[in-house]
Amino acid sequence: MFKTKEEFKYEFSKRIIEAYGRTVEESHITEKFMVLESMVRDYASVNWAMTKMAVQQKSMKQLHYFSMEFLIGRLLVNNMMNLGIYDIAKEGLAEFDINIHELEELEADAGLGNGGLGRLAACFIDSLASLSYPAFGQTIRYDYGFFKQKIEDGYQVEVPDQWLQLGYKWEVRKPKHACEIKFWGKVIWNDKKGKWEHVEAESVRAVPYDVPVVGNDTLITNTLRLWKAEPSENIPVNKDFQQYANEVNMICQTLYPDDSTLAGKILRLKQQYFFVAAGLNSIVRAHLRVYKDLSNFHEKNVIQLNDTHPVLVIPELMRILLDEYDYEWDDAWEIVKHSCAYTNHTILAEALEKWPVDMMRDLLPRVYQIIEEIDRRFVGFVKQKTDGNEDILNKVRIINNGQVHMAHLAIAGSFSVNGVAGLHSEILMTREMKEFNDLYPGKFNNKTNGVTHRRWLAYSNPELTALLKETIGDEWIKEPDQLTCLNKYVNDSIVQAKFYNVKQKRKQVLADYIKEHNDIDVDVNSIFDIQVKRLHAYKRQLLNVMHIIYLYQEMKQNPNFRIYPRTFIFGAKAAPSYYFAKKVIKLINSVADKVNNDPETNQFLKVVFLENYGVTLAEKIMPAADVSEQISTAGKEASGTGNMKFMLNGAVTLGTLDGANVEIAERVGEDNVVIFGLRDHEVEALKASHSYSAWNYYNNNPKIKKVVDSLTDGTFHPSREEFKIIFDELMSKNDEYFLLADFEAYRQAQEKINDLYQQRQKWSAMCLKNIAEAGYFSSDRTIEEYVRDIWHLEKVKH
Ligand code: 4GP
Repeated sequence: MFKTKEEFKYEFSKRIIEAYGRTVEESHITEKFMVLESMVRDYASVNWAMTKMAVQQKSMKQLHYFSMEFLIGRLLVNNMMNLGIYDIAKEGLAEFDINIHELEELEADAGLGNGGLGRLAACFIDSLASLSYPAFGQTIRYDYGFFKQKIEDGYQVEVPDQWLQLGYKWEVRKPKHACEIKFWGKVIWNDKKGKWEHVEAESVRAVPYDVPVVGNDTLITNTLRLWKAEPSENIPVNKDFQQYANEVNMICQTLYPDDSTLAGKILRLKQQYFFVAAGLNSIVRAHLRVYKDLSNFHEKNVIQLNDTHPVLVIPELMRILLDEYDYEWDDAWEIVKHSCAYTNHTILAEALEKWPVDMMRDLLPRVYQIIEEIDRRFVGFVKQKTDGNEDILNKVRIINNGQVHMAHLAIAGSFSVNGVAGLHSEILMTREMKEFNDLYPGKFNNKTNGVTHRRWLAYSNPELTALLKETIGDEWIKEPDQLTCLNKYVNDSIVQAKFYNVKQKRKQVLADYIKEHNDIDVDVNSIFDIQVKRLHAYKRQLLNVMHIIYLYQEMKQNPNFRIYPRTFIFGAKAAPSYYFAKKVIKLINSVADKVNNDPETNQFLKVVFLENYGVTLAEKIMPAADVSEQISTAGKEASGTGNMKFMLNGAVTLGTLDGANVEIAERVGEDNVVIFGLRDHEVEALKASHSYSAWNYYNNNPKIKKVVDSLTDGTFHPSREEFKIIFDELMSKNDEYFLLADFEAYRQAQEKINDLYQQRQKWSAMCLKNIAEAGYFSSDRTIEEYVRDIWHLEKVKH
């Protein structure tokens, strides 16, 4: 392996010649990129192999993180930095006249996820490797990512995300670890063997592709395993090959296929079982290479279920133990229960998965049969615990009203259930899952989310990183808590001024991007006020737009009303079938069109919608923010992690007391955040009393009335029908997310931001305080808590 710039150059040119038969100078930029990628992967392979050996030799317990999503973003520079070879490579390439950043730009974000839960999984595997814990990620190798968002005439248009176009050099296909997964067919009792058998099933081959997960400044490299479905050699007898092959190829085609049809639902369930069964198969086989049986499986393996998508791990592991290794039910159940832990990421009813019994019975007959038995025994347990209380039983049953409740199965079959921020976990325990918490005292716990400060600060904000190193040294990279050393400098005017300069620089980078992509000129001296996250009614992007409309109307009407210049920036994908969310995107763009082109106001107010928000774009956005909009209806956002990334980059949170905002506010103190709006208990009380009336707010607050009326009076669109659905959500459907109730408080909070920002020293002090307290929100802290309370892993040494 290369150790010097010269060795790097030698190896690089040798590989280009070997792969493409030409010199570095003659090669195409994509060829240079692919060679560099494979060099870095091979470099990582040494640690990769050593890690596997060390874990095996010491028979260490391993974590298996099962998740439908791993939003890992680009790996090239991140991996080079983690391996400590970035500077050598950068300088070596420069001597070939190659700018490493141009190569970096060629890497597509891996299309392996969509939102918060997927990005969290990516932060977790980074922290696990960097803290030297042995861990595997298990997921699906999607041919296409979620979708690539284009904005056409203000509307979201979805185009396929062809992230594999240039190949994916990080992955290594491992056909020797392939296995067969069975769908359909039926279950029969085999009297001779004395057990159930799944017959006439359709087989699908699952082939793993392994991606190295490179730790920072450690010799540990873990694995992210992506499963791909391929036709099996055992072709079903009742189908022609083409039809069968098409069906198999569909399994890994896209993330979250549209589930509004039965076929879409079946496909989703198929995906879930596919990767769960394949992942478990490989874990069990690896275990049996070392141990004679599975009795100590739970001592050597812990499986974290990232939300309900992988919950079929529970019945599938039961199936393996019962059918393949002849365990008795009770023994098998003990092993399963002690192996699995479940993380809940949302209380939104539509996200708590339920599958129709008929569908599951057809697709996964043996697994369903096992779930029935789990349910039967669970019912017995609940009855005994509650003296036969039917109400409680109804709330907690796993199979109820013809549906399998995956969250219920997850709780029954695991030893730990956690929420992802203090408030969220409390809501689970005292409200949403109260009955379960009573049934299983001690099983529920909280693990407040975190983000990797390596990617979200050290890598994506080199300017701020340099300032921090100069001010407090670089210990915080290893120990993010050390960021608190910055507390000493919060009121230091020199550090404040330097911070301000860093922020301006990063705002310029984003401004250039906006100019290039949106052709909008934005003023870097304006306040960059940013809301980036999935588009959802509960996240209330609409409240933000309503406030922008209010500012615009007020400035138009009153020449004395002027604000400190503000640039409102949005980035958000809406689920393709989520009509309301797509209309909000259109509204943002329509408002942007109007206000950006109004010469009377556009030196004060600009609105920008950034297309195709994702990890790589976020790396540009986070460092440039002054204000972090975290304005969900209290009680709805489980945690949020964008809030942490903004904070880490010195933005001030403007938020409700929801999710991790609560903990952010606690840490930085009320002077260093701007909090507004209804609290969770107030929202609950309003709901319970049935007294909330959107019309009251509309009729009593002329500002609100004017804003709401503008949705349908032709101000932002010639057709009055265009935003009618938004009007209806607010008024006819009585504003489920309490936007009107919070509008006035939000408006005042925004006024406060307007004033605070103009006190430059005070504002900089607030930003520095946020950075100083952000160490707690490193995923390293979160991972140490999971290790201490749930996983009980040892660090790998080799
Ligand atoms: C998200 C939650 O909405 C977000 O609050 C949280 O920070 C994140 O998980 C990680 O825990 N949920 C999802 C989802 O992404 O698909 O339910």
